[in-house]
Order: sequence, then C-alpha cells, then structure tokens
Amino acid sequence: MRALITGITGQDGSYLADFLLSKGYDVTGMVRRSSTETFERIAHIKHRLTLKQADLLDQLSLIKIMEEVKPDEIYNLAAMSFVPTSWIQPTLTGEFTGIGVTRMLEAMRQVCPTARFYQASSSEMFGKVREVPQTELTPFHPRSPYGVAKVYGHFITVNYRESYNLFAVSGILFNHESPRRGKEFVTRKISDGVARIKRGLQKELRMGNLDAQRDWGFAGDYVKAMWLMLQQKQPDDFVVATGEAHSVREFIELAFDHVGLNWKNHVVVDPEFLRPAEVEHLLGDSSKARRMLGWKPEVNFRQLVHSMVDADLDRLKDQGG
Ligand code: NAP
Ligand code: F7E
Repeated sequence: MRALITGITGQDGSYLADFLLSKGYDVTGMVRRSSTETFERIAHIKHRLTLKQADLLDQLSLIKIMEEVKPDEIYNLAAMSFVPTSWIQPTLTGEFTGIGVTRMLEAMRQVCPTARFYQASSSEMFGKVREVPQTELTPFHPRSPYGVAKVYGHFITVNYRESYNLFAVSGILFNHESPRRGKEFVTRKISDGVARIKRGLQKELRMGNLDAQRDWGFAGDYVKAMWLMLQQKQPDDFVVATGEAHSVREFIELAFDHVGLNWKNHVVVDPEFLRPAEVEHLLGDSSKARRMLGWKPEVNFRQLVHSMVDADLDRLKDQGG
C-alpha cells in the first residue's frame, strides 16, 4: 500500500508515518521548500521515507506529486495550525487551511479518484459550543480564522464525497499532544517551561487564559483513528476525543507537581497571550468512533502530562543543573 502524507514534518505527520511504516506501507511525505530543513520529527525514519516537494498553495505541484506517487491513501495533515497566528495572517490561513483542501481534492479527483482521502478537521470548528459534549451532529460556531478555514475544509471534503463519489472522510479531532508538539501550543509550552525552570534555565512562565478547558489526548493514539477511518467500507466522518476535559490550570498544576514545584511561584498571567475570541470549553463524544472503528485512547491525561514533562527534562539535561 502506498500512502501520501501532507504535513509529514509536523507532530501528527511524524506519528502517522511511524504507524504506517510499522504496517508495511510505502510512505511518501510532501514537504514544502524551506531555506533550512524542518525534518527533526522524522529524523529517526527519514531513510525509510520518500520525501517530495510540493505546496498546498500550488495546484500543479499537487497534481504532479499524485501522478508520481499514485497513492492508495492520502492523509491531508498540512495546515497553518496555530490559532493565534490565524488572526495575524487570516487570508493566508484561509489559503493553506481552507482552499488548500480543495486543491488536494481536485488533484485527487483528476489523477487518482479511487484513492482514499483523510481530511484533518478540528474541534475548533465547534468554537462557541452549541451543546456539551460535541458529536458529529453538533452545529459549528468557529471562533478564529483558523476555525473558519477548518469548517470550509470539512464541508468541501463532504461535498467532494457527495458530488463525485470520492472516498473522502473528515476526522474531527480534539486536541492531541505529545513530546513532539510545537512549543507554542499550550501543553508543550508548559512542559518545556516546567523543565526549564526545574533545570534552572528560566524562572517564570508567562501564560494566557488558565480557565480554558480542552479534551486532551495523545497524538500517537489519534493517528490510529485516522488510519481506521480509511479502512472502512463506507466513507464517513468521526469525532475523535477522550471524553474528559481539563483546564489549562489543571495541566499546569500536574506538570509542576511532577517535578516537586509549586506553580503559583512561577506562573504569571500575561494579557499578551489572551485571544480576541476564546474557545472556553471543548469536550468530545467519540462514541461513534469507539463503536464503528473499535478505537479508544490508550494514554490518559496524567500519563500525557508526565510523559511530556519527562521528555523535556531529558532533552534539557545537559544544559542546566
Ligand atoms: P503541525 O505540527 O503544525 O504541522 C503542520 C504541518 O503542515 C507541517 O508539516 C507544515 O510544514 C505543514 N504545512 C504548513 N503549510 C504548508 C503548505 N503551504 N504546504 C505544505 N505543507 C505545509 O500540526 P499538527 O498538530 O501535526 O496537526 C496536523 C493537522 O491536524 C493540521 O491540519 C491541524 O490543523 C490539524 N489538527 C490538529 C489537532 C491537534 O491537536 N494537533 C487537532 C485537530 C486538527 P513545515 O514543517 O514546513 O512548517
Ligand atoms: O491552546 C489557552 C488558549 O494553542 C489551548 C491546535 O492544534 O487544537 C489546537 O488549538 C488553550 C486555548 O491549542 C496559553 O487560550 C492559555 O484556550 O494549545 P493551544 P488550541 O487553540 O486549542 C485544535 C484542536 C487545533 O485544531 C489546532 O490546530 O490554551 N492558553 N495560555 C494558551 N495557549 C497558548 N498557545 N499559549 C498560552 O500561553
């Protein structure tokens, strides 16, 4: 089986590549040209991957990569994925995260219409939530240009499935984290900050809204759900979540406790990290995925927090005390 992954250099792309290689797939990763390589997360498997240059902004490059790879499965994980940046670059976010999905679907429709397509949709589409917990049927009310672009990506995937009979699915994934998470996202910012403070490299951690609540899972568990969605008889959309919500404050407390420090001595709330419109509370109901895919999360909240702090402590061990 041949898989094409866009966004292979990101958190999820790297876990998905690990997983597909373990299943014997021939994996091609789409990468965009950069003056410096961003292959840190896939360094351990790079020799087993084929990497090809293309860009979500460039239709011809997407057509060409599909002609060359002839994929059986396409995982569209590439996006501008950091919510605060979407207010600074709203139209570029729309191009990457929204219209980029149409470019991928068009390339697939023209070159390899029998391939199976996974779109990385997001719980940010629920935004100002209409009901708790959120399911596949909960209406969307996105609260950022990122969320709006993801709603477009979701519906264009559904529309191409219905218009052209493509096997195209949308995975509505709630927040998922890991030691490979980008450092600006809240969980990794906390685990990295705690490790730096413990190692004597930093004294305080400046944070935004501590009351926000998220349904946080482990990225390694979530990429399995992506694959399972493409193994079904019929294309369908699924919510993937743990069913447990925790606040940013709880994450902070658990992370500092883990290294024997009191968070109140180190955390400073800084208005710079507040958002123009906030998503206060997300909680997913993944019973459809559990029932139809046989999927369930393996890593719980405490294990997730501890593993992220431990990984950052380990990474910084030669740099501090
Ligand atoms: P990530 O770590 O930010 O990775 C994003 C990837 O997209 C990177 O490989 C990046 O490449 C690539 N990319 C960005 N713009 C591109 C372009 N124009 N052309 C080609 N590649 C481009 O994100 P992630 O956490 O792995 O998330 C994967 C996907 O799932 C994203 O679509 C995200 O929006 C979505 N999602 C994530 C979560 C979550 O909690 N992690 C939840 C729901 C949905 P560079 O290395 O070159 O920057
Ligand atoms: O924020 C609050 C912040 O940036 C989580 C992306 O993967 O998941 C992610 O989006 C919460 C928010 O993720 C800080 O206000 C407090 O309420 O880790 P985050 P996100 O915005 O939920 C979804 C599902 C995606 O699809 C996205 O691609 O934490 N928060 N203080 C903070 N957030 C950050 N980043 N930094 C802070 O200092």
